Amino acid sequence: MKHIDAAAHTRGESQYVDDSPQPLGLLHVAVLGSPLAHGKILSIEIEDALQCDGVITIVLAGDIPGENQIGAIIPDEHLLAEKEVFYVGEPVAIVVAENFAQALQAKNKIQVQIEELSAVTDPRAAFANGQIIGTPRTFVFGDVENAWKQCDLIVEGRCDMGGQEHVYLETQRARAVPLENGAMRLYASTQSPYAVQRTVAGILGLPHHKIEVDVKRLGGGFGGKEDQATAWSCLAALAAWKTGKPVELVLPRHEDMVMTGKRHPYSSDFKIGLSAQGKILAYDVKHYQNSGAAADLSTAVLERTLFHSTNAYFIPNTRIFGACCRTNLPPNTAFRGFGGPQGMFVMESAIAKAAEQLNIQREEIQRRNLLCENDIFPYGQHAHEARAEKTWAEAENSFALPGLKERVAQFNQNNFEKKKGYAVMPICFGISFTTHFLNQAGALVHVYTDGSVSVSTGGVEMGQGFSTNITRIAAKAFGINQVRVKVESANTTRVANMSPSAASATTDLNGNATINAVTEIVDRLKSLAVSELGLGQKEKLSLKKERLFYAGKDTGWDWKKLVQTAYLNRVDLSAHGFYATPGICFDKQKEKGHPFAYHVYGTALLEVTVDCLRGTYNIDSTKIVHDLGRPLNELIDRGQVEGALAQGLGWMTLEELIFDKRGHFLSNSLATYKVPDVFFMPDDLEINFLQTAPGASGPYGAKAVGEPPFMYGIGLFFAIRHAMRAFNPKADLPFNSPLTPEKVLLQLHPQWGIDAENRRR
Ligand code: MTE
Ligand code: QUE
Ligand code: MOS
Repeated sequence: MKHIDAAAHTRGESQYVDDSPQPLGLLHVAVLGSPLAHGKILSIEIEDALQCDGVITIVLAGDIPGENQIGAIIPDEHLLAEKEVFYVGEPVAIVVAENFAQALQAKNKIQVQIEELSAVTDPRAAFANGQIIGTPRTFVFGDVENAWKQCDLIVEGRCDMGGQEHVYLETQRARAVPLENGAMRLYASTQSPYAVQRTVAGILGLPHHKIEVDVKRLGGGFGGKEDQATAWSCLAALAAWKTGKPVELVLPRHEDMVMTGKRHPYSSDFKIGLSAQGKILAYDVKHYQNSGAAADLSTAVLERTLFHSTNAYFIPNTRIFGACCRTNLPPNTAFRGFGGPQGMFVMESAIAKAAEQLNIQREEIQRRNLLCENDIFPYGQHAHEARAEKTWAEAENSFALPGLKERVAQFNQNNFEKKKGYAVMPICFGISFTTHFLNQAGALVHVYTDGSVSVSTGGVEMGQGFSTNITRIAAKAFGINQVRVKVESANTTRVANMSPSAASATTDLNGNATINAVTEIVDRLKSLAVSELGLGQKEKLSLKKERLFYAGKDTGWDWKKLVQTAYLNRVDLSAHGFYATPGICFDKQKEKGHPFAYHVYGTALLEVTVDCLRGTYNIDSTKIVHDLGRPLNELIDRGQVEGALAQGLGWMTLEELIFDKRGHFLSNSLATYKVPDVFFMPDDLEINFLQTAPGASGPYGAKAVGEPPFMYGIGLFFAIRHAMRAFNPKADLPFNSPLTPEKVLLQLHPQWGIDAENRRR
């Protein structure tokens, strides 16, 4: 089954927030952002701007009728700045005008006077100043201090990882429409319809039920619309409330890039101890997360960094520390992997450094330390149905790792300026929100008298194929053809209190809720059928391919007959289903528990050729063995693996966020921020799904797919590093990502470099 939107997307017919017909009198908004990273607001002059053509009003913090607060986990973030600004681009005022050009023109006439205060952009500096969000966390397992004594080799090092801009195709946007009696409907591009409902209600000082949020689909979210979509809906709602008119807010790309938070950059210290045989005995790591100016989801992201700090390895003694460090950058936020990639990159770096000192191949250490069945994660959960070794072995065998090693060695012997490198990259990612209460979902299913079905859930289609998955799940659960099923928009009046569509768990949670709703309706239909057909046992009835069977024999009734008979007999053809992931728990005092329903495993082999005189590189191949349980739809899942891989490769290499010391974002357009394109992707890409994996708790035994394959991209850093070592074994190669071609060149030929500070104008 193809992605149900494939045809309409291709024709450009799919509707996004601003594609539906504009209501009469729709007003448009331009947002004025802070020009400084930190400062006291002395005055805001709006008189000149108000005189401009087409301007209806200008909204400032003082206009907010409710609470000027949008922080989801920690209330530390204003919708509009009050007395102080904390990052460049922080919204200070919005101009509402008849069209966008007029709003933009007037925005430039607003005079803001700000007294500049000192800005911090470095997480370690913020930590030293005590600028910490929440409380630092430490996971302890075994006894690290005593373990060092048993180690034959101990190495220490440091990692610095860059952030990542989401580059969703559809920038942030929302449309707010005032309704009767002070209510408001929002069409929003958000992964969290309920967060928008809740926060708009708080801003306007209204009960939740006065705010309706509808989300048809997103032109990509990738975590960037989990928490960071909320503000733009709030601003549109505020403007609509003040003017009484429908209002649309669409961020231009440049503003979107400057004003919104991104993946968290991290700076980390590691210490790793091994036996002479390459067994890792101890690992001590400290993560300094660059959280930006407000908490946003940073504490939850940090938690996942801690959970994934040992990746797919068992290490008997670990100490894992992390702190959210408050800086004067836009508040950083969720991005595919949600802190996991940062934790894993440090682990892989530690292994690389140890391998270089032991003078063995990196994959020897990796392979010897893979998680086995029943091994314990540092947070106390036991590995169950562990697939680390299995996917490794499959990748090694089906993709001929020995042959690859041989080919690379041969190539490097015969070539001077070009060198090849390879890397093996195992992954292990926990599925479930680590915030316990978010692991719940609801679904509302209607069957109409013609036999067609409407499914509403709290899940959001962001391109990942959620609606396709739900269509398939509902059809399968009923035993009917999928053309009968329509998946509706996510709407807060049909499904209440939904969790964000995130953590790769949207299909798991909402799919199971859908199955529960469908099961209830099917149960009612069966009760009716046994009595109408004069049969004995309800349990012997089943619906397959739209036919009703009793003990395997066709009853002569089909789906339509069943539904019509039920209607005439006044049987309820609608049901609400609910699902809460069973068996998960976590004790934050002890930092132990069973936070994940299950883990996703996989192994990738990557091969790269580096031009060591130019610093450029080409990804020759990427071969992946990925564990999906029993996949719901291999086509959709393959798309997810490819997309996640592309983003992971980009994070590690091309995508460089450059901020100057005063907190101005320099790589602030798609001309200066480079994302991977189709030519950057591996020349040869193969993805095999592990065929023998037993089912997981996802619908029909499927495993979540959205985020885990992102982390295969980490292998590219080490493949390039391998090639660089082959060219210059003595080069000083820091664990500093992204490893852009520019950095490859300057690390191989430091004498060609200019003072890096000079580049920061
Ligand atoms: N795929 C597409 N096409 N667009 C997206 O925005 N978001 C990713 C992933 N795949 C995303 C995507 C992220 S960050 C997550 S958490 C999951 O999809 C969310 O959807 P799921 O829970 O249905 O996997
Ligand atoms: C993975 C996630 C999320 C998460 C935890 C994960 C996520 C998310 C939250 C979260 C936590 C607390 C809140 C809230 C959201 O936690 O996406 O609003 O109050 O939003 O392990 O992806
Ligand atoms: Mo994904 S980062 O959980 O939206």
